[in-house]
Amino acid sequence: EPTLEAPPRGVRPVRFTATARDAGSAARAGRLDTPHGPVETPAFMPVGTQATVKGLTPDQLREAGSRMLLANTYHLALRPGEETVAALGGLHRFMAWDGPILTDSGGFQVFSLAQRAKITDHGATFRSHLDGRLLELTPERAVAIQEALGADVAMCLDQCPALPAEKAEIARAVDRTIAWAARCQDARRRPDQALFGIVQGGAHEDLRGRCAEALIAMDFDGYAVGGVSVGESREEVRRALDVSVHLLPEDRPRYLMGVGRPQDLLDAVHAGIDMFDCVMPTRNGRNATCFTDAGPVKLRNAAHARDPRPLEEGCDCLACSRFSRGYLRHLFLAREMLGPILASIHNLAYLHRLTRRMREAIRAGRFVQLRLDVLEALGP
Ligand code: PRF
Ligand code: ZN
Repeated sequence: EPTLEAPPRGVRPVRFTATARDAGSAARAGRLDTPHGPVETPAFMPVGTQATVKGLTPDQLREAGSRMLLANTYHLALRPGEETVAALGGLHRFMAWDGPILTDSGGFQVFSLAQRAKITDHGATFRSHLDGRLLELTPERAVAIQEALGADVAMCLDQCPALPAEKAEIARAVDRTIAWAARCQDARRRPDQALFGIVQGGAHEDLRGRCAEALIAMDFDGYAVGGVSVGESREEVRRALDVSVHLLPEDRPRYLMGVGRPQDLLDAVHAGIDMFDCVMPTRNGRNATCFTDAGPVKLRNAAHARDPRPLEEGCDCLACSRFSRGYLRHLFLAREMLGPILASIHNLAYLHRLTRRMREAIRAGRFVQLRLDVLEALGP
């Protein structure tokens, strides 16, 4: 049972300051101040689902440019359990990452991973994908787990309907997301943890508007755009952003969940987004697909067999500063674990460099041109 009082209103555990605005778009550069230090925005957060970004040490992450990580409530509540993480000093100490951490609330993972998920107004019941145990995730429980884990930023429990879905079904998910957000806000007990609301509503302007308006009235520390990039085209992602972002308050961070394609990052920052997370750089890296400014490079391709050049000229990451494409390809064909590690490091360094270029361009008033130049070089 909670013993602490709800945190006083007006004292924010995480504060956002916009430090520069682009003249030709909604892009802004800024800083997110958290209990574990500042993060410059736009910022990309690597995904550390199980309290580890697969294959990389905290030092390697920092060296690649990572400043804030994402971890998953769903996985950590199932294994090792949030009480075990708390007993081992909380998530930061547990994974030896002393920078900021955000935890996703678990709702999205329940639907993608759990077996026989059933959703009611009360919450979601499901069977663990690990051992079949019957579990329940309510808004109150999602907040309690995230408070036990101790991330700097927690996310509300939301309902992200699988697309394509009828508008009536998306509307019900919006109503539930709003009601759950209010319950999450009421369940908070930790004054040192921020809570972000999540806007759902698919591609429907009226539903996104209704959801954003209701969440804004609840005064969250930040706002996420959810339900995007669940298989739509780049055009559809842009449309969902266009109808969502302009409604959100200027003085709060805006986070686009689960998006990490370089083109989508450029579009989202153009629309006014500040934060991102995605498994793509690390998952693709483990599969030998690497981001470059000239588009994706598939390291298993025979064309790289005797290529002495780095993955990307001018990249200062560990993979590019020490190893050739030919060597990286060899590692993948020989199934050596250094291959996935180096490719993950490069892909993260690539996205962190892209966000840094966007920040610098916004400050210099040339973001619109940078976006067009990078999109052109990336190709279709
Ligand atoms: N909700 C939550 N987490 C998410 C999403 C969402 O809609 C997405 C959708 N792109 C990724 N991760 N809670
Ligand atoms: Zn590199």
